[in-house]
Amino acid sequence: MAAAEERLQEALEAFDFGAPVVGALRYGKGHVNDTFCVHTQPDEAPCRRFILQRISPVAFKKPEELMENILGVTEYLGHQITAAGGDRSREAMEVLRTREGKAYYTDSGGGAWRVYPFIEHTLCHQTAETPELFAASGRAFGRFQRLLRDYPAETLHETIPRFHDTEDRLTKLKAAIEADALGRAEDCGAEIAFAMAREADCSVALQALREGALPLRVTHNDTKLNNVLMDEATGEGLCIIDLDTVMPGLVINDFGDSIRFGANHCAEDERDLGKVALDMELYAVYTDAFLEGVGGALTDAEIRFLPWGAKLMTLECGIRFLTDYLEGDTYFRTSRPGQNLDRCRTQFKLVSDMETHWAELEAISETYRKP
Ligand code: ADP
Ligand code: GN1
Ligand code: MG
Repeated sequence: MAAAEERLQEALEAFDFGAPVVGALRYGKGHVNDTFCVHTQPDEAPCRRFILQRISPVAFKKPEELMENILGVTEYLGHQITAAGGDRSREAMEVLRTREGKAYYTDSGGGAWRVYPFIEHTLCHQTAETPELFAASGRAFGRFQRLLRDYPAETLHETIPRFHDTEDRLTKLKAAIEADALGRAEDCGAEIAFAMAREADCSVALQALREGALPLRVTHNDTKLNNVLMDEATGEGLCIIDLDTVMPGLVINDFGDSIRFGANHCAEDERDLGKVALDMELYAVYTDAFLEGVGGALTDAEIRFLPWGAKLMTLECGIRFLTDYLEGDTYFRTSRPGQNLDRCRTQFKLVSDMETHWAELEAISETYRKP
């Protein structure tokens, strides 16, 4: 598919922004979609911004179904937030329709584009600079889980099949090693061995699900710190964004993916592994805040399995980065050679740290278990 820039003008013309567009620039640090910030200039009023995204054609094969999910979830969240006395326009995403009244625009090359109003006076962080910030994100993701508790899960499409099926992710890694399309497997013998040694781990949460020990809930499935907008004024988590993967899933995965990304002080692609370490204080702070946000409705087993959520999301993400490296970096956006392998290495370092501190992680779940 053509670079997003080649179809940008066409996409801009498909939406009525309510004022002339003065420019659109690449925006944000997402790894998957092509995101632009659109600046518009109404007459004698401040500039208004929008987020315009081309939905990744590599990740998402059925944009129609994906947008159906997003319309359903954003509308539902809007009602819940209004009912709770909140500000719907800032606390929930809103889809701007195309000039033809559709939820997204299909460009002449088949790319799918959608627009959200930009939620102003918010901050989007790439690292948890303070425990307070990380706690605020945990409350927000926990609250998101609580607000969607009664959402009709059966109406949601599976936007990426087997998204957090860690067993399947390992199978795909094995296939990539076998194919070794670019001859890169020799660069990553240690990483391949690390993943293979944890084959049994890949089944732990899925087995608990199959046995009925862990329930399916409506979950976000991509709970990175940069997928929550923080209110500039209060420092609290204001709006959960990046709703492409809202699907039935395990709550421990939503917990775990936040830990994976946020409970350390390094970028995901840090090359100096000596700097990469699980921060136990951040882990504890997030556990406390997430359980507070969820509002006490997790089962005993879910609370016990929280450390597994952290370990499996981190292991799985490392496996995915490694697979993408072996396959030629076709899924996660990269800006330099070897970046996906570096990303894999940070994830595996964090997994090792979790294994070292396993008993403490389990104790933290018990400490912050809510009555
Ligand atoms: P990706 O799936 O590629 O991660 P996201 O939907 O997370 O794409 O968007 C990328 C970035 O764009 C976010 O991390 C955030 O900085 C910004 N962003 C997305 N939606 C909004 C919004 N409605 N208001 C303000 N910023 C937004
Ligand atoms: C992607 O889209 P973004 O950048 O928020 C990916 C996540 C990974 C993450 C790793 C749809 O998240 O699953 O955990 O990168 N999203 C998708 O940073 O694959
Ligand atoms: Mg994102």
